[in-house]
Amino acid sequence: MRQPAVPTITAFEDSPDQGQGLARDMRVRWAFEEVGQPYDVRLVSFEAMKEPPHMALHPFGQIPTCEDGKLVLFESGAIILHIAQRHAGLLPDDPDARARAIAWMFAALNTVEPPIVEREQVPYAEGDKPWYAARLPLIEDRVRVRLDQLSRRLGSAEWLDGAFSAGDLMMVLVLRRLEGTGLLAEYPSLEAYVARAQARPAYQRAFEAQRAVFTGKRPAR
Ligand code: GTB
Repeated sequence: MRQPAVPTITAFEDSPDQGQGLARDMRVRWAFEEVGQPYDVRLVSFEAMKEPPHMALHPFGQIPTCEDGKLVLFESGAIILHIAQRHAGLLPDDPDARARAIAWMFAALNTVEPPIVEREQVPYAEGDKPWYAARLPLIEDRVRVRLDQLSRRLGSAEWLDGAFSAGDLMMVLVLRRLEGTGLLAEYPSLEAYVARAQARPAYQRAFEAQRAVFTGKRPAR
């Protein structure tokens, strides 16, 4: 009997982090692992991302994309929401709790991630400019405002709102982008939150699968 095709995602053929889980296909890999849905990966080069076949899937010529049957999706947030809505395990059944978990996904992407991405990019984009030394601490303070607020809301809870959800998945990978800056270490409860998520078997399978692209070692399943 023919098996139904599994969803196919796109990921970097070559990545600056060499598969340390920072590129955004990690979000999609982790979501598929959490819900137990196998997936295929098509690796794309930076050149191929800007060519018509990939641009037809992603209007901005980026990864990740996800082809699921006839559906083609781009934007990691939309892909995670699609996975979470079609499979059990990433969103609560209760409609109000479900809406709150989705709000955390948006908060990760729209409220917490922007200053973190700016902090990440400013050394490359403005590191040689005369204003850089004054600008960096200002951006770091903007990151701290969000980390303060987030750590206060998390308090001593395990996850942001009840059980682990797609909101936590998104938030944890956004926070991981601070690695190497020392900022997350100022918030031990957030560091512990990230570590808790990284200990999840689904996270580890996703991480190994992304890492294997660069080590050539097939992850054990
Ligand atoms: N909003 C989109 C989404 O969430 O899906 C953003 C997608 C995006 O930024 N994709 C990046 C990309 O395709 C890869 S993830 N860039 C190529 C381009 O724009 O031409 C960003 C990323 C890449 C690598 C690392 N790293 O190596 O540390 C971290 C983050």
